[in-house]
Amino acid sequence: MAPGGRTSDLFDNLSASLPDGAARGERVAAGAVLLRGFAAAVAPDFLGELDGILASAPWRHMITPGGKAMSVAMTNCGRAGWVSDRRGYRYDRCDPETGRPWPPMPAVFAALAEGAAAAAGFIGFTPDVCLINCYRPGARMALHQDKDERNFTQPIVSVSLGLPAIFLFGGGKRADGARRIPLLHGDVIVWGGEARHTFHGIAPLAEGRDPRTGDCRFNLTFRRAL
Ligand code: MD3
Ligand code: FE
Repeated sequence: MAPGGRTSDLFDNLSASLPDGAARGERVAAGAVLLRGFAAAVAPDFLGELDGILASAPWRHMITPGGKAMSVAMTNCGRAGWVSDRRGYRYDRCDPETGRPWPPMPAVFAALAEGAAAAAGFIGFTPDVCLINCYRPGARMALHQDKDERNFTQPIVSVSLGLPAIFLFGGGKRADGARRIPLLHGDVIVWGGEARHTFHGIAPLAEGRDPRTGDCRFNLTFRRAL
């Protein structure tokens, strides 16, 4: 027990581990740390890099194993990418649309993900995949778990850009009620430990226009997949 307080007080406010003026860390659940605005300063660099990635790996609506097109458009960068088709979900070193390797992960992406993970206590996180999701109004992601990665001791770092969304944060079972957490431009969440296995999703995106991204919300998730 920490002197003069609950042990969890140490973790409720993580600002001590963040650089001056950076976002404050907020623990939204065991193992999940929300860093409001942590990526706001690098967002213009992210959007510039995204243009380059899309030039060689354009948006596509992947097909679920059940045969339906996902409402979220996706692409990847890094040593591998997450793909879905009739055969199932997996990580693949090549883009199935082009047969070529995914574009490399920009240094500014890797640095942000490593910094966010470190701020949440995951020192030495080195992502090898960045899955990039594009939501337009009406697009959603049903409650699911991320189970296709090889090593669950590694966290997932998510970065939100552009239009706001309602993140649905469920429990360990699909039927557990989901909390609704608004995610705004620049917000970063680090999902590790227990939170790594929780069901989560995104409510249908509301209409809107963002000065930086137009009618889109981008979500980048940094993963250690291989
Ligand atoms: C909690 N993406 O790509 S990011 C996904 O906003 C995905 O596009 C959502 O779920 C999005 O798989 C949510 C936040 C997120 C990502 C991975 C998690 C939360 C997570 C893995 C485990 C627990
Ligand atoms: Fe997910």
